[in-house]
Amino acid sequence: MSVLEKISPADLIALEDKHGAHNYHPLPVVLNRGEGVYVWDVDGKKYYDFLSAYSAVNQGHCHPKIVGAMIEQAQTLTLTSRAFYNDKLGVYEKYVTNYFGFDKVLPMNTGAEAVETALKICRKWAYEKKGVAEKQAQIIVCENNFHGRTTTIISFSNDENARKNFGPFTDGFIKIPYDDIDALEKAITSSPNIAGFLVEPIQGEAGVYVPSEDYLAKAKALCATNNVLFIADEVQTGIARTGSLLAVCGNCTCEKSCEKQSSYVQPDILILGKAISGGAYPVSAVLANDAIMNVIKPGQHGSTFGGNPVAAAVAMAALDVVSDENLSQNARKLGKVFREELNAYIQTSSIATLVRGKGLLNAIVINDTEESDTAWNICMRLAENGLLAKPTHGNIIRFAPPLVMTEEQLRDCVSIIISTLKEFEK
Ligand code: IF1
Repeated sequence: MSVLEKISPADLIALEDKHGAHNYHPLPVVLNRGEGVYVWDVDGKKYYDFLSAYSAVNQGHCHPKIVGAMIEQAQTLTLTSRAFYNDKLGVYEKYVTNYFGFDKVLPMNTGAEAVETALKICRKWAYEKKGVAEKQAQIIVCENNFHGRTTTIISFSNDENARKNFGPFTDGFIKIPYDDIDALEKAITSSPNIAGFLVEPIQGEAGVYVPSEDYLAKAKALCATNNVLFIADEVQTGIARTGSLLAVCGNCTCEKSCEKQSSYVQPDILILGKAISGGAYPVSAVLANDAIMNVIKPGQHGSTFGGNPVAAAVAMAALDVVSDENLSQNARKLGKVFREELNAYIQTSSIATLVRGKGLLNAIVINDTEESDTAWNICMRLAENGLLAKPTHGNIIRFAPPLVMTEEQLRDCVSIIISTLKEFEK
């Protein structure tokens, strides 16, 4: 195909439909370029990106520092496997463990892999350190969770669409309501076999549910009292998205070397993904201290690409950008502006009933049923008006722009969102 021959958006969509599995239902927008807070479609239309690839592009599309690090390493050494050492992994491991304050990291590639890794470490710790009887370990999870799409992870999901006809499922999980300390206490004291508590500090996919102020701290305290591991899935909420380096940092907008402010709830196992690479490359990580991580011995877990030199170089550049450009502080500041402006509109709106979120992870609830296509139609209209967003469930639209956005750009986006919502006023 000559470079002059351009495939139309419709034909590009048809190619995906014919040759690709139908495991997504994208908005009919065909993108071919990204830069900072903007993306462009194949017809040259410019959009604000208010999804950030599900909070993977926190540092903005194609950040020059991140892309530069990727290109340099890709031209030097891409993959050695872990059969040998290389000159990037140890440097990255020291960097990332210092950055988040843990003894060790187990590098993986996707968020789901990191969640699976955390579950395996937790179970192994329970048998070999806590003394739980073999194959009896139980891990507590929350209803309406989203931790990925593997068979074990959907085993403890309650999303029928994510589960139907994928069984049989993995045992060993106890589901409790989110943001319910009494339910956690009841479950955690129900058996000596409780190994861990896996939780999203904010439930993203469920619709951006921010728990009570003291929920995470109380949950961690209950875990500590009962010798149960507190496992924080920060794949979506981490890396400055919620106005702190981690959502478990609470109200701290710490720099790279955080002094562990009082609001910081240190997980026993921390799971990271998505924006740890700025969306440039699949990188995920599981961090823990030696007493937990050292249960893993050679040959007991791994991955071909886990911790590869390109991943190491990209992640260090991406995390540098977070601290160098004060993205936590910016997310905190702009998130307040976003919620203030949307709340002011909602007072007189008949189409939007609620805005909720933390930092630049927010959602609005549309005044229609979960089954209605109003939220979808609003997102289609937003796209026509130059802003990309997508509903999470039914009548909830998630808004998560790159954290490099300026206040002027954010206010421009707020006016696009409000003027679009007004078109749907009843
Ligand atoms: C899809 C959702 C968001 C995650 C948390 C682990 C993972 C995710 C808290 C797994 C991934 C992605 C997956 C993607 C859409 C997106 C998503 F809608 F599915 F739930 F962001 F909210 N923990 N979330 O949010 O990480 O394996 O994908 O790298 O599967 O449709 P992954």
